[in-house]
Amino acid sequence: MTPILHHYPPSLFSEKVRVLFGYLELEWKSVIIPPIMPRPDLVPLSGGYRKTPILQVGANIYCDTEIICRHLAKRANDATVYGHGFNAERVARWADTELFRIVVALNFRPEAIQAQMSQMSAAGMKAFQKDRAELSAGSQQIRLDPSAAEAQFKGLLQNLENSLAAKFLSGDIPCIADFSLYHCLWFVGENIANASILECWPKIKAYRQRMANFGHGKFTQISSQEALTEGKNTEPAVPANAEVDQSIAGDLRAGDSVTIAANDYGRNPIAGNLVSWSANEIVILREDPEAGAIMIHAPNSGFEVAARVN
Ligand SMILES: N[C@@H](CCC(=O)N[C@@H](CS)C(=O)NCC(=O)O)C(=O)O
Repeated sequence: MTPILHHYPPSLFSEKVRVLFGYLELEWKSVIIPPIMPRPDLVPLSGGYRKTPILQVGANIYCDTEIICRHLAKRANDATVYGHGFNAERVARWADTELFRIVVALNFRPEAIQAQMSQMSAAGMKAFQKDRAELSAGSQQIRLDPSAAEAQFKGLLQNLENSLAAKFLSGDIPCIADFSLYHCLWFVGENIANASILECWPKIKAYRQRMANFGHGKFTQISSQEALTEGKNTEPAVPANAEVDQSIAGDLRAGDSVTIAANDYGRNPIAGNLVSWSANEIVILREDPEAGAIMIHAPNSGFEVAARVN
């Protein structure tokens, strides 16, 4: 079954996955979703998870690029993207969290927003800001001051330029840390008010080009309705290695009624029954009135599981 990516063009986490599709030479289907809620055809599949992107494989839904990328590497029988083990995975996580905060602070300062969204109407802008305020509601993250972000980002670029000794971070083959670093650099490079910050670093420039050269692979565009129909008409596949690791899950058992939620921002809970919970992955099964049986996969890192009181 061909994987379907629900995404929108300027989404940086989506770019991480699009480039991975290109690198792994996997075919995929693309559904362009609105950059803000509501997403009526996606919610029956996602169970309320509201971040972008989301990967769909029939009635199996992967939330968060950490689990999406793991799934794609496995699907492509690739042993290299995750071949550098713990260190590369921690650098990827650092880029997806701390570096992400820095580049968002840069691209969301007033002059950068204006450059990026000059086509947007005043009403569109207001709706976007309201949506993103809802996204960060309840978040513990402290907003980063844009000038501090710029100083930190420039320091980081200096260090990166000085340490890039091979084609990619860990040698001549890219690993997961490259895809996470790259999407953050891509995001800054796409903003005309900020792109110049990246210009004076020749090694970083060549590195960005090498990553961009992977392209987005071969994909076809489909509608959100078609994707929903595919979810409805397919039975979810139970992961081959499904197990609830009691050393991680504590008192929770397979079949227990739970909610899972991202624990940073976009914390909308997804309700279902626990199928699997291991070091890297949480899987729950939910019954949706519109989409039927849907299996949700999320990473263990950055998500919380709570027993549901019925
Ligand atoms: N940890 C998440 C972060 C995803 C994320 O923050 N995506 C942004 C877009 S790049 C988002 O969800 N924005 C709000 C939205 O699209 O509704 C992941 O790795 O997938």
